[in-house]
Amino acid sequence: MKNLVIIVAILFIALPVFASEIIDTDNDGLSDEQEINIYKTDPQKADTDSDGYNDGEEVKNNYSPLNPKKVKIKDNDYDNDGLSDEMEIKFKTDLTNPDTDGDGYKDGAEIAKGYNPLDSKLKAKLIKKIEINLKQQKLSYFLSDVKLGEFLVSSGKNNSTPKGNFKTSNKSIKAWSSYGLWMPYWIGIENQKFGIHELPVWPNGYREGQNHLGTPVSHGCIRLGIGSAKIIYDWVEKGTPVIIN
Ligand SMILES: [Ca+2]
Ligand SMILES: [Ca+2]
Ligand SMILES: [Ca+2]
Ligand SMILES: [Ca+2]
Repeated sequence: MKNLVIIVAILFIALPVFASEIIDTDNDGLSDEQEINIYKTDPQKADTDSDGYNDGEEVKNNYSPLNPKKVKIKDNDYDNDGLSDEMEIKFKTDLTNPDTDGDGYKDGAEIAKGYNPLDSKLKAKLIKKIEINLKQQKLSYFLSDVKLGEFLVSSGKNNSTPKGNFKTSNKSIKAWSSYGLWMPYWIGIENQKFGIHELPVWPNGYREGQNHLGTPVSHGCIRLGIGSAKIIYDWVEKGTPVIIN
């Protein structure tokens, strides 16, 4: 009897949720709810952009159901706000509205500056985070747990880069290393003797090679390539968490 009560209770709780998820009026493989709230496609029309492929089929293969050209969701920016449709879906913004929270700043500009595109309060920021995977020799950077990008690094040889949870401290366009070389785009790690920086430059101008990226060769620092170092330098803030594993 007790089991029966539980089963009936589960049915009553689960059914309405289940039912609302499976309504697919145009039978294109996307639920009405997904079409209205996420993909902004027409729930009454299986092929919203009239390119011969159903919305569900396009989404399954990562193509935009809103662009009749053969363009991937990650490369489509339907509302032209500087944030791709794929990123809009990840950040839960409206991919057809360039300013989802109506605060006068476009979604793309808000994400680029670390602001919350779903919160119109001024200075509502999203949490930044850097993760470094020593085994893969990769640095990934995240805004609100959405990965914005990743770069190859060169960490310390002989496991000289410590694992753990750290925070960034000072930044310097060009820092001098006691090993006798320049470290451009230096990002210090709080209370640690290592940091993140661009491939180092010797006093005679010689630059350590790009071919070191992907291989641990430093004395403990995390080296980034030319270009990627500046991106992280400009993006990071004092106190940004750095997780090394
Ligand atoms: Ca549908
Ligand atoms: Ca289509
Ligand atoms: Ca967009
Ligand atoms: Ca906005």
